[in-house]
Amino acid sequence: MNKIELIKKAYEIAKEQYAAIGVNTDAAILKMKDVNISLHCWQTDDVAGFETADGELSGGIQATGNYPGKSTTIEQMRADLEKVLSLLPGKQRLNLHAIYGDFKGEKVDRDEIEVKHFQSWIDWCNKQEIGMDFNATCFSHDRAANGYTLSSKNEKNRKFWVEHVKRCRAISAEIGKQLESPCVHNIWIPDGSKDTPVDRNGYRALLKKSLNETLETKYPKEHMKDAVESKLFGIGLESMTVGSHDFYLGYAIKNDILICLDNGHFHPTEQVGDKISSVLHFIDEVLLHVTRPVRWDSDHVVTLNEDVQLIASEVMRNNFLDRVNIGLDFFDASINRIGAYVVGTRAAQKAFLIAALEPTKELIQLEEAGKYFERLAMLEELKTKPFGAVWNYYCLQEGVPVGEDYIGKIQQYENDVLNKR
Ligand code: RNT
Ligand code: ZN
Repeated sequence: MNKIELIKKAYEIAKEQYAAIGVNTDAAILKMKDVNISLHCWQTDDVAGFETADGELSGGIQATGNYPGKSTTIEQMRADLEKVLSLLPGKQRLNLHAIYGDFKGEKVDRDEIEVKHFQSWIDWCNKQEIGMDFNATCFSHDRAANGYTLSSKNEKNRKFWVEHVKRCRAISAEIGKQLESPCVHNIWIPDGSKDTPVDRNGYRALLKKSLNETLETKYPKEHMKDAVESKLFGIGLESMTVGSHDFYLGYAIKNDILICLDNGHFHPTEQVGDKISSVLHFIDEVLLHVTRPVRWDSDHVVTLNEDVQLIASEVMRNNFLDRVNIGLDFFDASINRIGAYVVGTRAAQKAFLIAALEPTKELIQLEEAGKYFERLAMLEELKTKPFGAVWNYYCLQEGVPVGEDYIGKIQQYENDVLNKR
């Protein structure tokens, strides 16, 4: 039997096994059409960006490793992204940071950026037929060097960052308008303190004031949506983060904007998957930054683990796909970056497909009848159902490498392209 016949045969058997527990595999695959993951461009270059000044990555985040082949130009980054897109089933989006503008060698400071610096990205997304999301870059800059941006007590610096974010929102609205798909603009700032601060409240009052100023201009929701991303701590910023979860959740609810939940930004035993059905009672939409913290917010490559599975399951169980914007956030420079990208994105996609293959109604019936042994048993049995056969068939249908076949493609790209950089 050839490879394709084998994939089809395995799928037919899997289909019957899932049908026996009330799951329609064809319907599950169809649901994947709505799982559109926003690809964080910064995995291809360790969050370096294309500004003329070659600054250090700052703000309490770190890309570790020096594996060869990182993208250093816009052309290289696009080639890498096209490679990644070609190895993923389904339709994704692009998630760009403001430091990745097409500056053409010109020095353009953060408070000077305009749509024209991102037009070639919009055109690129148009060509790829994908949507685009955007982020203000409030780190890796002289004016962020003392650890504060939007909450800075230095009025000049604070104003500078307010101007930057305002411009990023205007750019986002234009992106969404041109691509006819709302652009999610995410605000994450590193602001915080290594040692115990005294005026926590003062910084938070300044952050609130700055956010209010940056959000003054309203844009149609069809063009852009605002999100704020909280954090527990950063490297060298261990004692306080101004934009804590409590702060931003309150701000998001009060101002009718999105909250961004990065699963590396909480205490290690807290589950972002558990937060989704809480916050969505009070806000319209969330943005996810799916990542893998190992002991801390280390931004390891996403793998198919229980944390990610709970996130995906909660989204699929409740039909939240139209209220949950899925983004990734990891930057591993210690292995082939394109390999890291594809492994991580596929892992997130797998979690969503597994979630789509859950007999949720039946499980809820057991739960409501108090049949907790039966519920536990079914949840355990589901783990060894032939998910791989469904995933492979999905990849085959989508015309992308099946199973481990993408490994060879990435090795080839490494030889032909990455090693020549
Ligand atoms: C930092 C945040 C933030 C960044 C990116 C580069 O801890 O997670 O989302 O990783 O904006
Ligand atoms: Zn994040």
